[in-house]
Formats: sequence, C-alpha cells, structure tokens
Amino acid sequence: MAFNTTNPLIQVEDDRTGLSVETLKRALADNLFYLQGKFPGIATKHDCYMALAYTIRDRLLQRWLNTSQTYLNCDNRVVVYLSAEYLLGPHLGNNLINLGLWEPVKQAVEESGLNLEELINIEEEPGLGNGGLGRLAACFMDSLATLEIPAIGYGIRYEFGIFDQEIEDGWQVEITDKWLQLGNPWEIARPEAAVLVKLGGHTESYTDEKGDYRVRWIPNNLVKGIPYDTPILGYKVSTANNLRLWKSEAAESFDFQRFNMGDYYGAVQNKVTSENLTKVLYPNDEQLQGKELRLAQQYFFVSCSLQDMIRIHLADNPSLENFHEHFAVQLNDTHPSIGVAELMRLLVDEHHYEWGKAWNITQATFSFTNHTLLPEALEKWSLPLFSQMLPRHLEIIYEINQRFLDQVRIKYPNDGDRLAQLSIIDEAGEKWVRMAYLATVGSHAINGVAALHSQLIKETILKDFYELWPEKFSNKTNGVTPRRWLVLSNPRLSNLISSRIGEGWIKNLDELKQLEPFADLAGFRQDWRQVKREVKQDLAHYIKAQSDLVVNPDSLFDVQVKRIHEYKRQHLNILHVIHLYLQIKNNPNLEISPRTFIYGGKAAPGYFIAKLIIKLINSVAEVVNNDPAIGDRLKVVFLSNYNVKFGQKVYPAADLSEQISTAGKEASGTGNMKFSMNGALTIGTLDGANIEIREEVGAENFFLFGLTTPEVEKTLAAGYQPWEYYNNYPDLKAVVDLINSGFFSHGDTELFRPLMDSLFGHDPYLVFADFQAYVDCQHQVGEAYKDQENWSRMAILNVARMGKFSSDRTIREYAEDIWAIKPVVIELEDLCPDGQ
Ligand code: B1H
Repeated sequence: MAFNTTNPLIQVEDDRTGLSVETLKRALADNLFYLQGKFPGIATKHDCYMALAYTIRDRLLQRWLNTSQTYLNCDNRVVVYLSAEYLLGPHLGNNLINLGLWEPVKQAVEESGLNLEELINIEEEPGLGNGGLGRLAACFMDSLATLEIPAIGYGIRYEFGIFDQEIEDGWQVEITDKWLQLGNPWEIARPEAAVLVKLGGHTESYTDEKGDYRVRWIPNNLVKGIPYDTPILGYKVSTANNLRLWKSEAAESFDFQRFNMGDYYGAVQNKVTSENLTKVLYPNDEQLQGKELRLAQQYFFVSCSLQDMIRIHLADNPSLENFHEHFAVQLNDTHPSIGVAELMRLLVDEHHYEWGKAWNITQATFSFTNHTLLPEALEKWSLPLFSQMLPRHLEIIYEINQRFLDQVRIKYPNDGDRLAQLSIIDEAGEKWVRMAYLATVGSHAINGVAALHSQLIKETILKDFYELWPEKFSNKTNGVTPRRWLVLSNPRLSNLISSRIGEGWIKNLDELKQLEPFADLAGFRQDWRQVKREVKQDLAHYIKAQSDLVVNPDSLFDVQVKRIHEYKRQHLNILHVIHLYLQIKNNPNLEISPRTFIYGGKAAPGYFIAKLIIKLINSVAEVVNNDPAIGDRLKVVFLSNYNVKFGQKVYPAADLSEQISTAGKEASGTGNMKFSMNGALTIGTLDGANIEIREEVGAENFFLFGLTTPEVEKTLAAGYQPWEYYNNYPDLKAVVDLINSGFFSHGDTELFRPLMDSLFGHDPYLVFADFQAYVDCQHQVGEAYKDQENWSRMAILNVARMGKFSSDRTIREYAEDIWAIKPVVIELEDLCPDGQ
C-alpha cells in the first residue's frame, strides 16, 4: 500500500483528532472495540480507562511528532535531563488539563454511561522514583514543556517501580509494583532505535592506521537498550517533549554456542541477567547500597542516552565538535554522573577526539545538581567493583583526576592535604570513586536546591571545589508544577481562585498575588472555608474507606506525608501526639482544637528504625482512636502507600503542613510547597526551602520552631546529651516513660527499645532537643485554629504569596543561568510529518 507522502496530514475532523463531544464518544467506543477487543457490555472499568487513554493519546500525537520534528529541523539547543528517577504520577487527568479537554471529555464519558473521575482513578501510576528527587524531575518536565523549551528526559523504564506499601499489624509490608501488568497506553516502544551497551571485560592498547596510540575496551557482556517514549505535554501549548526511558534486553536472546553444546540453562542465563538490569527501582531513598546492579543500571541508561544524543547530533552535524552547543545535559544528582567518563570514552575511544578537545566538550555539556548533604547518601563506588564492571571508565577517571590534580598543584603548591581532599579517588583506606567529585570536575555549573542548601554545599561537601571555582556554583530553589498540584488536584480551590483573578496564574503563578486583597473580605474567606470543608470531607471519605476510621472534617487536619526518615522526624510528630493524649487524660475537660493527625510515607525496606517509627505511629493510633475519654478530640491515621495519586488527595485537605526536619538536613523539600499552595499553614524548622517559604508568606503566617543550623552544629559539637532534656523537661519525660512502659505495645517494654535507644544514645537529629519548642509551637497552632477568620486570612495569604515556588520559575532560572537556552514555539498546523 502506498501512502500519500505529499500531504499525509489528516485534514478532516476524524475519530482520532476530533474534539467535539460526539466524535469523542465515537472514538471511545471505537477504541474499546478495536484496541481492547471488547463490547461495552463485557468491558471492565480498566478496558474503559484504556479506551479513553488511547482516545486522548490520539489527540496529542500530532503535537508530539511536530515537536520532535521541529527540534530536528532547526538548530536550537536541547536540554537533556538525565535522571535515574521520574515520579510522574498518572497521565490521564494531567493530559486532559494540559490539552484543555477536560469538559468535552467529561461530557463524552458521561454520555457513554461512564464516570470520568472513576476512570482517572483506575490508572496505575508510574512510580519510577523514591520521593522528592524523582518528583522534581517530573515537575521539571512539565515546566520545560509549558515554557516551550526543547527538552528530552532520559531515564530507566523500571519494570517494577517503588513498592506498594501495605500495613499489617502496624508494620510496613512491601508488595511488588506491577504497574505494567495491564499495559501502558502512554508509551510507544522504539525498538528500531535500540543501542548496545558494553559491560565488564578488559581494555587493551593498540596503534591505529594513522599510527596513533589508542585504547579499546573488550567487554565480556553486551546488553541492548530499547527506548520507550512517553509524551510530556505543556499546558495549553503545542509542545509535547519526549521522555525516553530505557529497558534492557539481552543483545542475543540465546547464546547459540552454549546452546549447541547442550548448556540450555547457561544460554538463557545471559538473557535473564541482561533483563534484570532494569527490573526494579532501588527503594533506598538517601541511603547508599553500593550494589553492583545499581552501578550497572546507572551506566546502562547513561550510555544508552549519550549514544542516542550522538546519533541525533550526527544526523545533522558533520562532527561532534559542537555537541555541547546542541545539548545541555543536567545531571540529576550523582546517579547519572558516570556520564562524564562515558562521554569522554565515546569522544576519545570511539570518535578519536584528542583528550583536551574532548574534555572541553564534556565540561561544556554537563551541569550538576546536588540534592543532599547526608553522608550516607553520597555515592561512592569501590574501586574493585568499578574496575570489574567499567574497566575503561576507571582508566579515564584516573586520567581526569591526574590532569585535574596537576592544575590544583599549580595553584596550591606543596599542599598534599588539599590534593587528597580534592581527589576523585578516595585513597584514605579502602579505595573509592567519589561520584560527586567526578560530577563537579566534569561540569561547568553546580547547584543546590534551596538557598540554605546551596550555601552549605559551598561550606561543607564541596568546600575545596568552591575555593577553586567559585563561579561554577549557584542556587536554584526547587519548585512544583501548579498544573498537577493545584489545577488537577484541587479543582474546587482552583475554580474559586480563577473566579476572582482569572486563569492567568496557572501559567504565571506570581499572579496569585492578586488574591491578597481578598484575604480581607469576609465573604471570600467564607467561600474559602467552604471549599476547604468540602475537600476535607472527600479525604474523610477516603480515610473511612481505607482504614475504617471516622474522622471529623471540622477538626484540624495536621498532615505529615513524605518518606519515613529519622532526619524528617516523624517520631517528633508522634511524640507530640502522645503529649496531647496525656494532657487530655490528665485533664479530661481540656478544651483543645480537635485534631486529626494524618501520616503517610514509605520506609526503605532495610531501614529498621524507619519501620519501627511506622509501627509506633500505628500503635499510638490504636490506643488514641479507641480511648473513649478522648472522643472526637484526637484521631491518628497512618494511610498506607503514599504516592503521587494519594498526594493529590491529601495536600488540598491539609490545614497544617509538618516540615519539621532537623535544620540543615532537608536539602529543599517540595511537599512543603504543595501544601502551602493549597492553603495549609506550615509548622516548620529553618531548613531547606521552609526558610524561603517563610520569607515569602511572612513570618506572621508561618509557625516556626526549633534549633537553627548553626545551633544544631554547636549542640552536636558540644556533645549532645539527650538525657539532660529528658530530665529537665517533664512533658518529654512523661511521653517517653509512657512509651517505655509498654502502654502502646500491649505491655511489651522491648518493642520500641531500639528507637528509644537511638534517641537517648546517638541521635544526630536532636529530637529531644527540639521537643519542647515543637510542643509550644503546636500549642500556638491549636490556639490560632480557634480563630477561623484569622486562620483563613493566613491561609489565603500563603496561597497568594506562593508565586516563587512554581517549577516554571525554577526552570527559567536554569534556562537563563546554566543552559543558555531559548523557547522554540511549536506550530500545530503548518508542519508536514516529513518536515517539509
Ligand atoms: C533527595 C535524594 C536521593 N536528595 C539517593 N537526595 C537516592 C538520594 O535512590 N537513591 O540512591 C534517592 C534520592 N533525594 C531529595 O531531593 C531531598 O531530600 C529533598 O530535600 C529535595 O527537595 C529533593 C529534590 O531536590
């Protein structure tokens, strides 16, 4: 069959492009029949979801193809985001918002006898990330597309994303996340663009035909990378950027030589090993595991991506000389930092560039974002492991290091200590490759993710590098996309806002400022409270359905949702709950603002103390929720399986946002922004982006407590004595004694001992030191909540002053200061698919 290549564009409104309600209905029925192979009568809800997803995908394909075609045709720069994690959340609702199709699709779905919200809820979210770092990558992709910035996101298509969490007897249980089981309508595999990745083996030198000395890598394993593409739409623009995730496969499905010799198992083994590479996401948020498979994952996706970029570049350019003018590559933490050595290898070994030239291209290409200062999260790989898997890269890193240290020697002669401190190879004891150092040396720009964090990078982990190259360092405070985190997740509040100030804020969040005068209008505050009440009622229904607990939507919803980690101090929060419980027990008529404490978050499967904190929260919940003396005044609920989908329900319903990390430990936080954007007030420490949120919303609209970063350092340096706090603060003592008495553990005095031992013995997070300040501050919160008019006023001002925390602002800063990139407008109509 011959296609009409002169004008293959579909010109008439047909079932794949039409936007009228009638056409949408027809398309839905058509997809159900032809793609799902079902009559409506026997279709499951999931079939209907799939049919709808394909209906929407059809309507974004033109944008998607036009976008990549436009980027290929004009010589613009392209941002490449390299990230081991993308915590995208469900696509359907978001795509409807960004396409501006919510209303007609809702009508079409309803007239087809279905319910749009129900179908949206069916989507399994791609949980391809652990927490904030992965979610930031997703928000950035949304903003890049919305700002019409040419961008590609590269990552890993994990077959199993972050595990599903269930709670059994108060303990976390992990379940495999089989998100691909029923099919993924949002991705398209591109096996024709597969690449090969080498692993293991050894290197050897040779002299090429021109007489030049060269090195080649003889691997002992070859893995194939298959790209799977997902469109990332901008909000009400024609841009649809590409997210390209790599799946590993065996380069040859059978090792025929082995098979012929009768070793069927050995032959299949290679296939299994290769496919294992992208099998599962490591679930250890900010806790290094140092596993071989993890290094292989990192190298695999980075090599696939760089090879793909080189192919794209050489399609339109005679050489790689100007590679860095074509691509600005952002390293999302050190997870993709092997890219520095890989690009050098590709340029020097495979494309025969001279070292100096290759290095200039490499440094001009990469920039690096650091996301944490926690020592246990800083990536380092043992030398033996590295040389076994990536022998050539280790040689290249040695060469990079030697040349770098030669420069340092010139600047600081006779300073051996400094050389050891700056060396990419840690040689103090067992030898390691320090990945943050490799990323820093190989990049032209390095940034942190909030003002305090960027400052601390310069003072601590990269201090010596900052002295060397102060001009490379900057801050880029994180942000979140208001499309997913307000328009999609909180339509009631979004509509209320738009009814007063129009819809401009969705693309220009600073326009929320126009809400400020409304804070003084009693009628508006009334409407505001009405919205909050309805949203809280929704969450109350959800809580009832999940945990069979009835909570009062008029109580203060006090929420902490995030990964469970000692530095985030969920245990400080639960100590406060116990304190309130004791207060009521000791004074049965105590009048306090009724509160519902809501927790959610996953613990890394091997992180015992984090799991014990979950158990403690659930144990306290069991006692408090069932004590008739408490009545409606306190309820505690741990909602299982916190993820993007659940986040969308919980942020809008919160009155109080718990951001209580030990000062200096939370690099930025982004949940803090999502809460404030939805009108919650924050109780928080001077940590990460909390500081900037408080600056923006005003100190009088923020509940601040706790030690500052210098005070934390001082307290630790002076030899922190938790016992002193225990002995000096009776409220703390009462709470701790109650736990230790077995009151929350059916008399078992041992259950929570490991947690208590850590709080008393070696707690770098200073829970006891901040306890009293936290309790006092929470008291102020409770009092403030009694004045609903003023509370609403503060909440409105929080929202009105959130403009800074749009990821659009963050991306604009990266675009201007680091990537030097300009938007490229995509035309929907003019372009033919063959680019003519
Ligand atoms: C953040 C991580 C992280 N920082 C290692 N570092 C991981 C480190 O699987 N791993 O090995 C996974 C994640 N995640 C978070 O990044 C910070 O803690 C937040 O404060 C910050 O808001 C977020 C985005 O910048």
